Amino acid sequence: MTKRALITGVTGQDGSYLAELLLDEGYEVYGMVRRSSTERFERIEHLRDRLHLVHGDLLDGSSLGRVLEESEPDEVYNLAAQSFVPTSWTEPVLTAQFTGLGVTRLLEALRSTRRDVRFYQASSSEMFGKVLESPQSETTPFYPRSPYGVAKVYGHYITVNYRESYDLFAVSGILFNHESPRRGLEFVTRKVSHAVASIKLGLKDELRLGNLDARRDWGFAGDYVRAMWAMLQRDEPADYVIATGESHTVGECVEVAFAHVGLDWKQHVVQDERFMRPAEVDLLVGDPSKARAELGWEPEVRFAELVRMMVDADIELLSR
Ligand code: NAP
Ligand code: F7E
Repeated sequence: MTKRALITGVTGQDGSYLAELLLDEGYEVYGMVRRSSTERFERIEHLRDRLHLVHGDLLDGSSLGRVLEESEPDEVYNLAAQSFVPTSWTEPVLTAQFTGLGVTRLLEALRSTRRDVRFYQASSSEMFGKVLESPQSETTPFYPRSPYGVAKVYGHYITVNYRESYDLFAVSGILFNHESPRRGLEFVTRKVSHAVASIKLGLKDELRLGNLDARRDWGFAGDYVRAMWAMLQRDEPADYVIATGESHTVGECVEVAFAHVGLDWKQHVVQDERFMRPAEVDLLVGDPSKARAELGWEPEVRFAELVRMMVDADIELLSR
């Protein structure tokens, strides 16, 4: 029988890659979208006639119940969130509502409608924040450093709690930063790749950035959605860290991107206080051993290849 999946956040970076993967696996895919005065479905435009779009919002529990009744999913992937860390300082309450309480609303809707659904929660390496050990694994304690990180810790533990309280098949993937040509323009990798492409094409000359020393474990979103799916195919629910195990600075990302088009980054990059954060996550590096052993998951795209892929895609985009 054809399996059905519901993806919240289907219009986001991960939602679009996951929808592609599930459609390829033969699923009937439902995507939850929220009302907006203008539709912004660029990332799923190529999938529109193969997807069922249903209206709902994480802020409205009744809409979630309706979406579940309409889609009758076997698997639910909760990817919707306010996901930009700096916005979580300027809109901390809204971030808590979307990214934290939204998870409870969805779990409650699930619990009261269907109990045999498998549930995936998009947890984040931002929960490790001011890291208490390196590399970070499933047993590393959390120390979030932003309202976003705090909200994700809540979403993580409410998922664990519903699993343990109600015997739900509910799992959290603790995903480290993952990027792609579909990444939002405000995140640092895409900001860099888009600026490098613009500079190369003579459309601008300067790139203003914040902390160049922050280290992240960056992988490719297309690889990471395979891990989400694999987690829901296990016999028993469990949480997994998904990462490459390699860490690089923002400065290295800048260097690789500019070098790829034959430019010297020092001629173009300006440090700007406005992009510094009130509290920084200095270093993240994940240990994906459990995912490797139990899910057979491996990242295929590595750091430098990822950065070059994004620069090439932005050059193509801006040349059109
Ligand atoms: P993204 O591109 O920012 O997408 C977020 C999605 O959430 C969008 O589809 C957005 O819809 C939707 N959304 C936001 N608020 C909503 C609400 N109130 N009701 C319904 N939908 C709402 O994020 P992403 O990079 O794909 O990340 C997917 C998930 O993984 C997020 O939960 C993120 O926090 C988490 N995560 C991401 C990373 C990463 O490196 N990418 C790492 C760890 C965890 P609109 O299009 O309408 O705005
Ligand atoms: O920042 C530094 C910044 O915004 C990465 C989200 O998907 O991954 C993402 O969160 C680093 C930080 O991602 C600029 O200070 C320097 O140290 O690309 P980012 P993030 O905050 O790590 C996690 C795993 C998630 O879960 C989140 O949803 O880059 N940085 N200069 C800058 N960052 C930005 N955005 N802009 C700058 O100009």
